[in-house]
Formats: sequence, structure tokens, C-alpha cells
Amino acid sequence: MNVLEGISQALIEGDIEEVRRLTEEALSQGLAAGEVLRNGLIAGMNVVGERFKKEEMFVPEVLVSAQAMHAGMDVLQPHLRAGEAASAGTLVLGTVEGDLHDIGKNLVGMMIEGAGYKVVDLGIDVPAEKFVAAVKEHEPDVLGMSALLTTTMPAMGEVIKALDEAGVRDKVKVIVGGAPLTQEFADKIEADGYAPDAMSAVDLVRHLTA
Ligand code: B1M
Repeated sequence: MNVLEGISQALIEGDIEEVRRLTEEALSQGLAAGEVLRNGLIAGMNVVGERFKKEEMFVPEVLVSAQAMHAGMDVLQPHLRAGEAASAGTLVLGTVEGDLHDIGKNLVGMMIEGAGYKVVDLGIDVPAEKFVAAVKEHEPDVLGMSALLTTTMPAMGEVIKALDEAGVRDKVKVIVGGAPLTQEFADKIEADGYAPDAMSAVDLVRHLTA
């Protein structure tokens, strides 16, 4: 088993310390952080997702795998540099109300920070009022929302309506992402952009703030 397969396996087994150790080892072997992320951590999390769906794994085990994923991402964070530029703008980011998934959101935040933007992360289960208050307080260039559940996707449209009602919709670009989303959904709720993954989110934010 190579080091990337080892990371995936340890993540599936929820061995947090082993994921941390092997992620460090992969970097010390000279592997690029992006490769370790894609072919080690995300590959492992994809298997977790499939097993979760088939009810071969359950919430407590998936939670430990998620903690292992965070441990690996912490090791990779300083090495994940999406690009140049310093303080290219500000992004306010959060997972919408009712939704506790934060791994993808954190990855998006890390990559955008790596591209030189200031990121204000509001966390998970963020109600519309909190997004609106953060837009007023931080005056970001972009507001990013993440949702992983089909049941929480509509909350994104509600945030956009709340921004409108608060008179700040035209002051900020809104981008959305998360596994169940589509460009069609983003168009329907009148978001300014949709990104299917963290790297595309960086490109999208760059495009919207150019
Ligand atoms: Co949840 N869960 N989960 N879960 N979970 C999914 C999403 C699910 C697809 C699993 C399945 O059935 N196969 C399913 C949703 C089904 C649906 O809605 N259609 C599901 C379910 C049902 C649930 C619960 C309801 C289970 C239960 O309690 N019975 C429950 C809900 C809790 C809640 O939120 N209220 C629940 C709970 C959990 C845990 C807490 C155990 C844990 C989350 C831990 C955490 O995040 N800290 C968890 C996990 C880990 C998953 C899976 C296995 C993995 C998600 C993940 O982190 N992927 C997931 C299955 C899957 O997706 N394969 C599943 C890795 C991550 C890197 O990818 O998040 O897609 P992702 O992010 C990507 C892109 O989507 C994009 O870029 C990221 C990086 O490339 N992206 C953006 C994301 N946000 C973006 C924002 C952007 C742009 C791009 O701009 C702002």
C-alpha cells in the first residue's frame, strides 16, 4: 500500500493520528499537497460516502472519519496555495441553517485564503440574519454559502431574499456550492455564481472580483 492509499484507508477506519502522520509523511516524500488532498483524503471520504449511503457505516463512524479528514487538512493547509496576490478582497463564508457539514466549506475557505483573500468563516448552521449581519459588518466582496443536504438548499434562496430586503444584495456577489447543487439551481435562486469544487470556487471568486 502506498502512502496515499494508506491515508484513504486510515481515514475510512477513523484513525485520526495515522491520517495526520501519513499526511506529514506524504509531504515529506515530496508529494504535492493537492495530490495528497485529492488522492488520499478526498478519495477516502468518497468511500466513506458510499458506505454511509449503503448503511455499511453510520453517523458516529462518519463523524470520526470527518475528524480524521480535518486532521489531514490541518497538515495540508499551509501548503495549499492556490495562487499569488495578497489581500485580493474579502469573502464571508458559511454553511446554511440546518446543515452541519463543513469539510467542503473549510476546503473552499482554505483555498480562497491561499489565493490571497481574507476569509471570514461564520461556521455551520448559519441563519439568514447572521449572513446579513456579516455582510453589513465586513462589507465583503463575495458571500459564499455551502449546503450538503437537499433539504437545506432552499435556505440559500432565503438568504439572498434577506440580503435584498436588508438593501445589501447589490453590494455583494453571492456564490454557492455543495454536492447536491447545480448551476441550474444557482440560476434559479439568482446567485452570482456556482462552483462544483474548491479550485473552481477560487477561479469564480477571482472572476467576480476582477
Ligand atoms: Co452527511 N450526508 N449527513 N454527514 N455526509 C451526506 C451529504 C449524504 C450525501 C450521504 C449519503 O447519503 N450518501 C447525505 C445527504 C443526502 C441528501 O441530502 N440528498 C447525508 C445525510 C443524509 C446526513 C444526515 C441527515 C444523516 C443522519 O443524521 N441520518 C446528517 C445531517 C446533519 C445535518 O447537517 N443537519 C448528516 C451528518 C453527517 C456527519 C455529521 C456525520 C458528517 C459531517 C461532518 C462534518 O462535515 N464536519 C457527514 C458527512 C461527512 C457526509 C459525507 C459522507 C461526506 C461529506 C464531505 O465532507 N465530503 C456525505 C457523502 C458525500 O458527500 N459523498 C454526506 C468531502 C468534501 C470535500 O466534499 O462537502 O462535497 P463536499 O465539498 C466539495 C464540493 O461540494 C464543493 O467544494 C468542496 C471541495 O471540492 N463545495 C463548494 C462545498 N461547499 C462549497 C461552497 C462553495 C463552492 C464549492 O462556494 C461557497
